[in-house]
Amino acid sequence: MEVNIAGTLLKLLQGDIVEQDVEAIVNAANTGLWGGSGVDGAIHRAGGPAIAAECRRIREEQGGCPTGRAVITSGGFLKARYVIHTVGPIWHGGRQGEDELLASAYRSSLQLARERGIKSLAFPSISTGAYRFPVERAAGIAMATVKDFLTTNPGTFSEVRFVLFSRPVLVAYEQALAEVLASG
Ligand code: AR6
Repeated sequence: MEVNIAGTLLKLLQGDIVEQDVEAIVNAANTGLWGGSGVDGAIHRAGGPAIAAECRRIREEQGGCPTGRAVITSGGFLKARYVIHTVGPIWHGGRQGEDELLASAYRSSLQLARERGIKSLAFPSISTGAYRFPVERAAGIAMATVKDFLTTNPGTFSEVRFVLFSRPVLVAYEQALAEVLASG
């Protein structure tokens, strides 16, 4: 699925984020930037040791990355020149600020990309794996947050891509995008 929002192509597709030919890919990291399973493991494996070395420096200098914020490293061996590491919330039932923290993770990543002059970036479905955020709810927050950012920052990006690992997750994001567009 592809739509144009205020001059940015917003694309939803099924695939592997490490293979994307965009300027920056976003990692679903943890607050210590330690690497891990899921997207994080795949990015570190494909990108090589340079990414972990830069994560270590960020950890030493600023203690890692708080939930809802984002930091940036180079992409090592990846096609993408940069990796933006953001930390989504762990799902604890929905009454501990999870929705706002997830929106903040998307917004912080987009803001950091804009500050660096990055024109194209790819997101995974943050928090919906090991962190257990319900996928339909996460998809709604992701689509609403990205749509708001693109509308209020026209022309900042040429393309924002969501790379979803499985068909059911892609369908959840497609439905969420359709709803967000229908609501104006
Ligand atoms: N490309 C795209 N999506 C992927 C890929 C891939 N290569 N691999 C997995 N996914 P998760 P989280 C999907 O667990 O929930 C790590 O250990 C996956 O199917 O990667 O934010 C970190 O270090 C799911 O839909 O991220 C943290 O400790 C989505 O990506 C913690 O997990 C997110 O799943 C972060 O958990």
